[in-house]
Amino acid sequence: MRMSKLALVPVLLALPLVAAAQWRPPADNQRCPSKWGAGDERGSANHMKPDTVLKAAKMIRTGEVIEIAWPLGQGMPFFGTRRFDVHTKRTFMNTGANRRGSNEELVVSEIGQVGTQFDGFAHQTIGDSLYNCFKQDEISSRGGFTKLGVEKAGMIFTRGVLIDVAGAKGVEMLGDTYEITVADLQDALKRQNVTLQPGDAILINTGWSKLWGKDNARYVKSCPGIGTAAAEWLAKQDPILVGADNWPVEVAPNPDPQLSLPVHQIFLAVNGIHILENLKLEELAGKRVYEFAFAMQPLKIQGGSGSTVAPVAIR
Ligand code: UVW
Repeated sequence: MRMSKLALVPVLLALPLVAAAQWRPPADNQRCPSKWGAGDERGSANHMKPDTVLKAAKMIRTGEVIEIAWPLGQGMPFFGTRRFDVHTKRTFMNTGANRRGSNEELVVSEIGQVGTQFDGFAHQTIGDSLYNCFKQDEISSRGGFTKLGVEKAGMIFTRGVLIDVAGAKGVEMLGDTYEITVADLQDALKRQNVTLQPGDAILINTGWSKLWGKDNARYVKSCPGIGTAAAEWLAKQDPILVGADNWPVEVAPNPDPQLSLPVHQIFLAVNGIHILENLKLEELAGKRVYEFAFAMQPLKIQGGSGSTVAPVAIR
């Protein structure tokens, strides 16, 4: 039977989707030791060198600081049973003629994994194996992980690049389960006239943050984001981190019903690349700031799986 060229189009279009849907985690011997060396615990954070700082400083021309983190509060969307409760301890009146009163608070929270958050390598496994094939049982303790703790990541000050996929597509927000493809990333970069460089902090704007604090149920139910093919392409660009204005950076649920958040594994466990979730990118995208100096210091939670953070873009 002869098929017209037109009839082949849907078949050809479907091919990359089939390939992307077949991602499965590589075996330990295919991904370890990490390119940063056996026993390495810092992964992509090894990009931080004096030269990285000097290069990033050159991106600063006006001194404008744009905050890209959400305030931590009870109105945030939460993934699963995570929480952030503030119990104000007020007011202790000190002795002394100056009547000095003291206020403070007790915060009950999963502080490493709420709000705008940086994922460390202890956060995700492939079976019982983590980044650089550290084994879960060998590094777990009741007081945090003895290896791969988020305190190892350190200060990040590097060139930041915003990839505005929603903007490139001319929409305020991508669809609820839209999978960002390699072509989407490349099209947006071309439109912005920006080229990625090793060591970049790559931030992806999906527009999803418009729901933050307004429709939290929809925000966490699903989200647009990168799929496995786009994640593997990004990993090849050798970034220091990949972030987005959604809760898992990646599309959720994954279009392959057999997979649970595979991009977490691709970045954290397979490639040793940190991820940054729940960013607030509206201002950056609105002002078309595509290149900037990116600054962030994760909390030094010893043995922690991640850290709530407050990164900024400076231009
Ligand atoms: C998961 O563990 C899925 O959470 P997060 O998206 O916050 O990394």
